[in-house]
Amino acid sequence: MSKTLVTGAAGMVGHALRQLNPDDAVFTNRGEVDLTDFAATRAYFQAVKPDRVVHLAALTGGLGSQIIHSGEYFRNNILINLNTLEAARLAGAKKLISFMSTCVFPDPAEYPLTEAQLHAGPPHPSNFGYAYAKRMLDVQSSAYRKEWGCHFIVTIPTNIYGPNDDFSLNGGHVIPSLIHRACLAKKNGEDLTVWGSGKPLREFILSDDVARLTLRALDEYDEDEPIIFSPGEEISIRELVEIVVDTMKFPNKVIWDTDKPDGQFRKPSDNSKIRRCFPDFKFTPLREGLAKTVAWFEENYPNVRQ
Ligand code: GFB
Repeated sequence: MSKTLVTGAAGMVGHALRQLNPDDAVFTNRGEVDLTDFAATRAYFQAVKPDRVVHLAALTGGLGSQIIHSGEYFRNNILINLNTLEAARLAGAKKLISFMSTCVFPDPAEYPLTEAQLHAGPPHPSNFGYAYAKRMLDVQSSAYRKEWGCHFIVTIPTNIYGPNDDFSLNGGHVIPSLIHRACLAKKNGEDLTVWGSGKPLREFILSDDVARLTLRALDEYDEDEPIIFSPGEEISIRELVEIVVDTMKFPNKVIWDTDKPDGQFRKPSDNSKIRRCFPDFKFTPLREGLAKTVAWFEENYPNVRQ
């Protein structure tokens, strides 16, 4: 039986992976090993000796936080990735899967985004520190494959949401922040303030779907080029807000705060590789995924990450 180590397991995809009960899996998080510290990371990997690694650990955050802390996002993610991939190689891991995000693509780019365009221009200025650090996952994996024959693969999920997300009111991503703010506004009889114009378009993928695809890719995908994880359906932030409000039965008004940033206008991705590699895979419809996320939040509030 092969042993799989999951880094960043306390996050939303880590929780979703746990539910799938992978054989002989070891789940770790930052309380156990500091992946920005190479000596500690190396010692940890030598002790666990994983055959396979799901590398989820990262410093992540929504648009608001990315704009303010570009240096922190760059430094932490570079160190985490550099150390983790090197420690995995030294410990003899046979396969490793790591995660970027569609926000690391060039802006502007040709739409839909394809894996081949990853390094074709600078990323959007709102998250360039994070984006450049994440792009290096692809460079490092590719260089290791070339020199040492490492089977290190890279995925590019579109915006992920789901239970166990970070529900911070301001630093989080749009779906968890909105759910949390709508819950408070409902309780206090207030209107719901939403950032930006509502015009930007996004694609969303449920954390459960990312977890299922991760295990499939670990078993079945082994190409140098990254693979995009996306249902391939865009929705405007305005339509998204309507579904959230409807799901939560939010009774008051929605106010659009156009002083807040819109971020990238759109980043539609080409999911033809996933459809070719896993033709039987069924994505969870957004309404269903949002209903599950809202139900989880309402059941667990206030004991949620924020
Ligand atoms: O989720 P979000 O920060 O992701 O924002 P990005 C998506 C859109 O939702 C933007 C709007 O157009 C925001 O203006 N929005 C509306 C809100 N209300 C809110 C709110 O309360 N909070 C937030 N955060 N947005 C991030 C990147 O960009 O996507 C990261 O900055 C990361 O690097 C992540 O990759 C997946 O798609 O704009």
